[in-house]
Parts: sequence; C-alpha cells; structure tokens
Amino acid sequence: MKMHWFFFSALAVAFCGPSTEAAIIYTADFQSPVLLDNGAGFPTGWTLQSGNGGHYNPVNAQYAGATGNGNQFGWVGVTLGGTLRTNASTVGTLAANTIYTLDYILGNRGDFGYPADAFLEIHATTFSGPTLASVNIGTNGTVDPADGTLSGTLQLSFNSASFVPQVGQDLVIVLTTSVTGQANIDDLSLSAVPIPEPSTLALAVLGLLGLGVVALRKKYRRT
Ligand SMILES: [Ca+2]
Ligand SMILES: [Ca+2]
Repeated sequence: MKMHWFFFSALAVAFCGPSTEAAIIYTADFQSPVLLDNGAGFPTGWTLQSGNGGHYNPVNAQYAGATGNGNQFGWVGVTLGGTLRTNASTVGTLAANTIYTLDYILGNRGDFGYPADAFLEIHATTFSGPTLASVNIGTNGTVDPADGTLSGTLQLSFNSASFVPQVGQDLVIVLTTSVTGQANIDDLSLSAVPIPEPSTLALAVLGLLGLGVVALRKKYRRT
C-alpha cells in the first residue's frame, strides 16, 4: 500500500508538475500621467532615448472613436524617427529557462502616415544591449493596422534559454523607428512561464512508469 502512495505521488507530479502558470511581470497602458484631449507628454516608467516619442491622448480625427486600454497611447516617430524605452528596473530582470510573451496592440492614427519600418523589441540591460526579441510593426512587417484604427492583441515571444549570459540583467522594452510616420502602441502585458527543469521531467516519467508497474502487478494478480 505504501508503494501505491509513492506511485500516486509521482503521478501527481507528472500531471501537475511545477507551476507553469504564466505570471504577468509588467503591464503598460500609457494612462499616466493623465493628459488633456490632444495633449502629449512622457509616460511614467519610460524614457525618450532619441528623436520624437512619448504618450498622447488622441481626438476623433486621429482614431474615430476607437480606444485601446484607456484613452492614451505610446508613440514614436512622425518625421525624424524616435526611440522610446522603459526605464531600468521597471520591467524586471531576465530569469533562466523562461518563455516570455509580450502582448500589445498597435495604432495607425488617421492624421499621420504609418512608418514602413518600426520595431517593438525586448532588450537586456539597456536599449542598446542585446536584442532578445524583435518584430517589425511597420507596414513592411506582418502587421498593418488600417488608417485610423487599432490592431487586435498581438504577441512577441522569446525563450531565455538562448540568452544565458543575460540572465539577471534588466529587461527593457523598446519602441523605435527611424523613418517617416508614426506608430502608436497600447495595452502592453509581459508574461513569463518557466520551462520545467529536466530533473522534474525525469520525475514525471518515473511517475508514469510507476503507474505502469502498478497496472501490471494488478493484472498478474488477477490472472
Ligand atoms: Ca492606454
Ligand atoms: Ca495613418
């Protein structure tokens, strides 16, 4: 009977395993500080590294009634490009063997052109540190929100197993463009899911083998 309890325990590990729930480690809605209609500023927790960018509160000519997460957006560009990034110690640090997924929505305001190339990126240490993940959110990329509209929720993912030297460094989210046009962004949510350790996987396999042994013993006892 004691052996059976061991097998059931192993089986529980096999099915439940370690916690692989996605933990949300950072969100950004660009609602702070609060802006007047058509007002612009610099969002809390972010730095304008270069060029044009910040956050703003669009009016109807820009987004005919469409809203993201609240009524304010992050932005970069217009004529000379721009780079907006999160501050150090804002997003958290890179954990080992973890899958990170950044949810976001894009906006193409009605009164400005949208850039051909603009990038949403996740870096280590600073905006100029190693690029952990990058997607072209411009019209040359796969996403092209129509003029005056927002995209649905999009995702940018990477696995930190490919970036061992960067483990423990600050994560930095970057929105950047160097061409004409303006890209808007909102409703950022970065989640992290740990990848099970090999030793835990081995224990899970042991649990399944244990179940097989119990089944066989029952079968032979009956015959
Ligand atoms: Ca917002
Ligand atoms: Ca536009």
